[in-house]
Amino acid sequence: MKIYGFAQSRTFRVLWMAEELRRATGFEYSHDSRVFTTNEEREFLLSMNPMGKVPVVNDDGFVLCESMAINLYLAKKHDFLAPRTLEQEATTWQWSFWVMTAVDAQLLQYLRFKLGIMGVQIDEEQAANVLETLDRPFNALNSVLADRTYLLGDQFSVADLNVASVFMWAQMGQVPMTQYPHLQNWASRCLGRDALNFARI
Ligand SMILES: N[C@@H](CCC(=O)N[C@@H](CS)C(=O)NCC(=O)O)C(=O)O
Repeated sequence: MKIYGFAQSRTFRVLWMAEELRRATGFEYSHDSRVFTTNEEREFLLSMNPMGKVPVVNDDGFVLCESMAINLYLAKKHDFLAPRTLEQEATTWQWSFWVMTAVDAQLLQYLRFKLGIMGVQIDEEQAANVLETLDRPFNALNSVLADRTYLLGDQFSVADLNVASVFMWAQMGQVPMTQYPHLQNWASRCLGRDALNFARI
């Protein structure tokens, strides 16, 4: 499988999953880390993803985009970090959709203001305002994690990988997490995994 997208983008979510899979099963993947800036490169990217965004993967001719969908596909295809029951699978979808709608764009917006990236000036007040809107989803996840080690129970799964891969931005932006202790502990467990640290580089 070939993974397109620079590692500092949302592509790292897929690189993390692919690296977990490689370590566990010998799965082979390659990484095209181009930024797709020339007209020719943009056209190539658009031919795979009409949104012109990364990550995109080409798995033996099957082209797929959207970081969460790619990881869910890989989990199911290789029966790896995969949910064991229909209910667990539905719960995995639930958390993957949840993190993309309730947290992904909001956390990125926070990072823009906090770190002054992507053409935005550092603005601590705006960063704090965005953070306030994240209190509700952070509390929600914190309460769910109060009685379990991982989202589906005792085992790390693609549900954790998908959600934690978005929470990596909270770690990068040094979001204070002490008021969400269960979330903080879970995030440390997930984000401390060796495969992620390899994929990050
Ligand atoms: N929902 C998509 C978002 C993909 C996305 O926004 N990718 C960014 C990089 S992190 C991108 O390619 N931006 C280039 C552009 O918007 O032209 C996913 O999770 O894969």
